[in-house]
Amino acid sequence: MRTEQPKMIYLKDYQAPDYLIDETHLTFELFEDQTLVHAQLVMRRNPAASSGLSPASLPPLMLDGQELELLSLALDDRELSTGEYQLTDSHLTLQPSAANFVIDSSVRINPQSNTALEGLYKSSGMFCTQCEAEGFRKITYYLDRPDVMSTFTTTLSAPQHDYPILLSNGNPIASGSEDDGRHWATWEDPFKKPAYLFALVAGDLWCVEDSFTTMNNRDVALRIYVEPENIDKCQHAMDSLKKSMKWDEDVYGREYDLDIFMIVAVNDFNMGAMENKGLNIFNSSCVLAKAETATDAAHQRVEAVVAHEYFHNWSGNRVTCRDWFQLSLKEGFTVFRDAEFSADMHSRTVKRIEDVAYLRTHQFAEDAGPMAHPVRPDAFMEISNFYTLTVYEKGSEVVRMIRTLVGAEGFRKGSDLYFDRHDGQAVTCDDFIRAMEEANGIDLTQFKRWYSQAGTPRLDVSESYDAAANSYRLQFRQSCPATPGQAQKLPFVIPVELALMDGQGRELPLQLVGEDAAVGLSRVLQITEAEQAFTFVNLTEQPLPSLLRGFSAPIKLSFPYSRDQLMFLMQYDNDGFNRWEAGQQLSVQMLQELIGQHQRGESLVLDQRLIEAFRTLLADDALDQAMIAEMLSLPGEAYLTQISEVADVVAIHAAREFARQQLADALFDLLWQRYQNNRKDSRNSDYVAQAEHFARRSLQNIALSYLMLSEKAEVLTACLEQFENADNMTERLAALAVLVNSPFEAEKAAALSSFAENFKDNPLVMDQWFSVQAACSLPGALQRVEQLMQHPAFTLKNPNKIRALIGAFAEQNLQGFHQADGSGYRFLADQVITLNALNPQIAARLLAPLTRWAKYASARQAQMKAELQRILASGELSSDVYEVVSKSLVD
Ligand code: B3K
Ligand code: ZN
Repeated sequence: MRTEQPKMIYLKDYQAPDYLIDETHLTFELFEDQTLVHAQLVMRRNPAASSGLSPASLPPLMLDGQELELLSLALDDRELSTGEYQLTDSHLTLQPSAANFVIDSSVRINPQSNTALEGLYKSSGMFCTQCEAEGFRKITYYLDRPDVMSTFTTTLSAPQHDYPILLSNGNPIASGSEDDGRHWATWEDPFKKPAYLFALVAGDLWCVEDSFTTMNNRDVALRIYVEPENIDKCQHAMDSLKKSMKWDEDVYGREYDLDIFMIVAVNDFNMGAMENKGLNIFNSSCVLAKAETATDAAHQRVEAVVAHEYFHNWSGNRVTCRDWFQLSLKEGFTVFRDAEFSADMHSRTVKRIEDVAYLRTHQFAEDAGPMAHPVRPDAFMEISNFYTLTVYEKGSEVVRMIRTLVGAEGFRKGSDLYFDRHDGQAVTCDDFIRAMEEANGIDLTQFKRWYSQAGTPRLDVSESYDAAANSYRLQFRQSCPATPGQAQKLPFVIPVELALMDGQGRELPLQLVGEDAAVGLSRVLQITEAEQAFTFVNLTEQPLPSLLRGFSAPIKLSFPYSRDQLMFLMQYDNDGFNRWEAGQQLSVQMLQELIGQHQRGESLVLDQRLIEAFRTLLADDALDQAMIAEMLSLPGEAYLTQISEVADVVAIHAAREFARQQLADALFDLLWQRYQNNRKDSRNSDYVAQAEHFARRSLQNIALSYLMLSEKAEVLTACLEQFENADNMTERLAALAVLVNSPFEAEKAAALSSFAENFKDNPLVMDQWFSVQAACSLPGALQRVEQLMQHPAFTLKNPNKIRALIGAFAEQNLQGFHQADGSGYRFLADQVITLNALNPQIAARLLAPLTRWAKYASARQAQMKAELQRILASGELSSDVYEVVSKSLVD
């Protein structure tokens, strides 16, 4: 908790550190009521210090430290008296007397009372750590900044009975027992790393073990540590880890470097996982998966997060960030790497569709809100607030655009140069770009505006065809809305991949005016000006453009397609992503029409062409079932909110539900056939976590959700059969969700209670049970959520529970959250105020839906702002919550 107004920290103020730490030697004495931390830091004056003082001078040494009780302090083996150092609640300052020196400190900390889950804390009886970004300063006095890189040796001692497993980064080098029932272990990490990559674990854990032989024939031991009851849920993560290690060798030429790689699953964790060197610590939701308890989505998330954290070993650990403004250097790049990995493991098109739908719904909303910031922010109060969709997902899109511009081979040359040149260094986004430029002989100066300008660019495209000249002109106009602190934007470099199609859906050769010949059937145009035109020649008929294929840039593109043209693209576009996109645009147009009708009090009439388009899809036996499922999913309410000028949540819901009902009624037979076939196949096969099985189940489940709208007895029977007999969580949970949203009260109540009874001992499954109910938009949602908060399986101390119940309500249940009486807003503000004291990072994240007030009509705006004001006035706020609330209240 802060004691003074948090200050803004600016990128432009960056200075290299005055001192460096070459070696860090830590000893942890873990006890039930306290932990003692002894740190020996081998330090020296930084020859490259930029503080303005000559390298020979010795400025004071300011170590970071928070919530530490200093027990002793020595400089070069001499104990310092209290007059020889200054202590504040954030720093320890002392005066070195030589350029090379050693600091020894001992502090007392209290992991048992650490509910913020940052630094060293306890989760279900085990000790664990989370240090990124600035948690290490809650463990010992240190230079807690990523450009200070040190080797570490770590000794842990703890009671052997309760903590048989003692882990830290690197390789184990010694261990032993003592007479008093305690034991100890020493770990050595030879790779220099910043303190944010430090980790320690002590607990009663079991492990699944395997090994991986690297491309240079080194054997690496792989271990996944979990609480004993979860030992049967590790195989999928282990398989994912081995696939990731192989993929990074094949695709990036990157080999693992230590003799051992460990993953530990913990129940209480603020994020998904953490890439600590050699000792990744994971939210158990991102490790544990088996058919009976985890859905297909959970299996895919485990695979993706295991890969993501593993890939950080190079993009993040071997080459790290100079300062936290550069966070996207490691996060955007690593998200791009894990997305490509997942695309290679499963369906590339489906992965792209899912990622784009997520980006457009959530990152675009962030870009349009009060917390909008560039991929490389230039100022922050609390860095924890900047682990955002913009830094991660948009950052990944920026890396993807570079690859689109330089091609796969050029990208590999650039990444090789980047890793080789900067191995062991803490660098900047500019260093990454420079490697890409030099490896490819190109200039990315203008492209770099993607790092410095916030907001989602718009690209308006218009066409004209000259039949006499056989030429076709596309006119592009780009713009970008103002964002906080950035009124005007300069033009971006926007790669637009496109093709032109003839009336039969064939791609036409692409020849620009001035070119001697056509250059392929699909190509990338670079839009670099505010307005720019491209003229294609040798076209004997007016083509239909397929624009922004594969979503080649994170922008909002608009082109005046007619509904018939969209239906044509849905069927004939060779780019799978754009087929889906055409369906989305068609649905959006039709839903917006319904929204208008609802707002005008007219009766709703759905354009029947949507039904025909969906009928064609359902009848297409050749089309990938996952694609059919994706295309049958109407744009979500959150996306429709995002693209509305003023979002009318009631009309959006009514329109979307009306369209779903119409589709369900008209297409019942086809849906029923698809459902029955797929359910039969599911019954007759074992669970497999692979693309075609994901596809089958996802089409089956979306079909079921439409079919239930019919309220027919045979569908209810089928749904109950699936709920009761499914051998996997994907089918069981989908059936439960459909029941929960249905009017069959008795069946719903019975299903909810049998599910809870069966899975009461599995917290991750109970999270699903909470979420399904929190997201149900039937009347009375808030009361249900409040009641569920009293359920024995719920606790505000566990971030997964908060996300599953309160987060799902506020983010997914737009009807419940935006109740006209403001009760949803009041409820969320109450939770934020409580959590501010317990876990500031989670409190600040939970608050996001309230910051989006500008999207709504004035009555709701006023209610939402009043709740933000109430939070602001509620007492002493953490810097996390203070930053989000205060920025959200700026008009
Ligand atoms: N690097 C961590 C993020 C931890 C942030 C904590 N405030 C997870 C990841 O992106 O891999
Ligand atoms: Zn990451």
